[in-house]
Amino acid sequence: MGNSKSGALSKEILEDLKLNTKYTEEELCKWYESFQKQCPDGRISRAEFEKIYGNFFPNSDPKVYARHVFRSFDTNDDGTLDFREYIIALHLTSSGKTNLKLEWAFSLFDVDRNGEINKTEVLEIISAIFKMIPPEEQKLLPEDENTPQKRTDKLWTYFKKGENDKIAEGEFISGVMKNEAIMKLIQYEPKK
Ligand SMILES: [Ca+2]
Repeated sequence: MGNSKSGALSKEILEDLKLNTKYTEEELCKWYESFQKQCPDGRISRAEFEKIYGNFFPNSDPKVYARHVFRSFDTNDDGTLDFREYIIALHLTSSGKTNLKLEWAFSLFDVDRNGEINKTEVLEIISAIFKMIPPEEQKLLPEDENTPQKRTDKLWTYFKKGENDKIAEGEFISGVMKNEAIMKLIQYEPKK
């Protein structure tokens, strides 16, 4: 790849990302180059992140979802992500390994970061996910999954929870892991 100019991706971060994501060295270097062009100070803002997310979902509205994704990775709340956090975010939200992905998904749903998720939080995130489904695909959804409220109720019933109950992280991960249909409720991948 001959990426020898200064400002290139450090070996350490490159190795770390190769190990922890599905991306190749070539892809990572290419992304780093465009990342640097877009964010010369090495950090990506929430608005820029939302814009990039928008490119992946041209037929729907991923803005609210992108905002939650950003929040879940911006753990120190400084309003920016560095390149490493940014790549991990893209990786986990697209096709990370299930356990890690579900750990992340839990942090996405735990909007107020108190270590458990309640039904209001689930509805908030599922509504954001729902907005990413293009309208023509929404029409084809099963009757019991075709609104954010129905999806939230379905998930809540699956976990056998009452209105004011909460779900802890371990319970969430093992529960979702066991059920493909519930896994599908909490994510959306655009059709290629
Ligand atoms: Ca919470």
